[in-house]
Formats: sequence, C-alpha cells, structure tokens
Amino acid sequence: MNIIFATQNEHKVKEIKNLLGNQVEIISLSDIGLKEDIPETASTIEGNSLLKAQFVWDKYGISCFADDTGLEIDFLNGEPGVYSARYAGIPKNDDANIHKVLLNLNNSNERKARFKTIITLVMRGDIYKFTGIVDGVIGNTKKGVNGFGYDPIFYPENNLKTFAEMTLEEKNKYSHRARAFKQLKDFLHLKQ
Ligand code: ITT
Repeated sequence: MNIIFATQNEHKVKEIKNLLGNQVEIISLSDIGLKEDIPETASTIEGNSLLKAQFVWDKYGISCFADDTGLEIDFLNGEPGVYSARYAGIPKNDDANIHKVLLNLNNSNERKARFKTIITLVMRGDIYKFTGIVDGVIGNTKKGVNGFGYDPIFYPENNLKTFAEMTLEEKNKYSHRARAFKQLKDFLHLKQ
C-alpha cells in the first residue's frame, strides 16, 4: 500500500516514517515533485488539515493524508493556534516564532499549553479525521536542538525534557502527532 503524506515539512515525514516502520510506503510531496506550499487559508486547524488533503486528492486522485498542527497557549488565549507556522510573519521562521511566544508570555507563571494535531485522511474521496493532543508547559528559554518548530520550548506534561531534548523515538511516545497517527493506523488496520 502507498499513501501520500501531504506535507512540505520533512521533520513531520521523518516522525511519521519512524512510527510506521515499513508496513506502508509513505510518499511525501517532495517525492512527487510538488514544491509549492499548499495554501492554508482556513480559520481552523481542522479546516487547514482538510484543505491540504483535499488539494492532493483533487490534483492526483491518490489516497492521502495531511497533518495540521497548532500550539495553543492558555495565557495567550489559544495563540498561536492556527497561525503557529507564521506567528512572527512570513516567511515562516521557527526562531522568530519562539521569540514572539516568549515575549508575549512576558514571564507569566501561567504557562499551560497544548499541541493539537488533526490528521485528515482522504481515501477514495471519503474523508476521515483523527485528533491528537499533548498537554504541557512552555519553558522560559530554548532547550535542546532536536525536532523542529516550538519543540525547544515545549515540555510535555510530567517531563523534565523539552521535545527538542528528546530523540525522535522519545518524542513519538508522547506527541500530538503520534497520538493522532496511532488512530489512523488503527483505522487502516496496521500494526501499532
Ligand atoms: P505542512 O503544512 O507542509 O505540513 P507546516 O510546517 O506548515 O508543514 P503546520 O501548518 O501543521 O505545518 O504547522 C504549523 C507550525 O506548528 C509549524 O511550522 C511548526 O512551527 C509548529 N509545529 C507543528 N508540529 C510541531 C511539532 O511536532 N513540534 C513543534 N512545533 C510544531
């Protein structure tokens, strides 16, 4: 079985391939030569996840899934949320986004946050959704060099390490993406 993962983010591809082993071949957008970012014009994570999967289904007619993820911080009323990629402006820049989050948190003690991933699968034109959430807190400074995005400032609940201080395998034990993807695997009757 082949399935397209509708993402331009190679970190996401690595995480998903690590969760899947070789049961299914994951084809990324770069594998099929699609270099453009799929427009993310919806106002919700769910909406953008659907837009990305639908874009690929409409263009290629091959079953595919997309992942849209947001970091929701309570003190910032759920920001950056659906704007996580471009929180500090265009072009997207992880360091600038982290800087803006830390600035806006303004040393507050209220640092609860969560990552939310919605995976949308379009299979033979039918649409299925899977959600994964991990609760945690935002640190005061960047820690670790692994992963991507907001990983250096996100401590998953009950953990002394940020996602960026974890190996890919460790992050996959707790992560929002892994939680959503496990449901997709169950749906496709794949081994966990
Ligand atoms: P695609 O849309 O091509 O999949 P993207 O990087 O734009 O790639 P999203 O829109 O889903 O992906 O993600 C929004 C941003 O949220 C992303 O740019 C990162 O900054 C952040 N993000 C997503 N997943 C993350 C993770 O597992 N760890 C840390 N930050 C993450």
